[in-house]
Amino acid sequence: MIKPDATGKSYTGAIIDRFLKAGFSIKAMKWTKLTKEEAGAFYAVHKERPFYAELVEFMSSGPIIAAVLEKENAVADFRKLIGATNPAQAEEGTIRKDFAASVGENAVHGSDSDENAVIESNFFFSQLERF
Ligand code: FUP
Repeated sequence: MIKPDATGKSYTGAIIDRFLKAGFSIKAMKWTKLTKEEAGAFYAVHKERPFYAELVEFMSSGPIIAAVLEKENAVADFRKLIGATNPAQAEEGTIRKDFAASVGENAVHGSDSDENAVIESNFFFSQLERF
């Protein structure tokens, strides 16, 4: 996902360009906006965390880009490309280092396992929307 902070600052094109230049291919993509309920469901794993309410508020505050990206070793390589959750700790040249403002508003989301990538892809896309 490209998060509302990044879509709001018009970083969308630059961030998608990073995905493509890093060798990811786009299998599905959409511009959409999550309701609070949808954002809450997407991040349900964090329900008990102190930042959950703020996270849900932020993730439903503006449009996002949802995408399914394909590559060998995609989960690990994507997390390397986006950098640490907190941009202050992200390595030079990573997307979060260059486009994220804070740990909460950190520009992009990446699945943390192949299993969650399947769950999260199914959250946004039907089979008819994947090419
Ligand atoms: P990541 O996998 O890098 O997206 O990070 P996490 O799954 O740990 O966290 C998901 C989201 O929760 C982050 F993108 C932003 C938010 N978060 C906070 O707002 N504060 C924190 O201390 C940790 C996470």
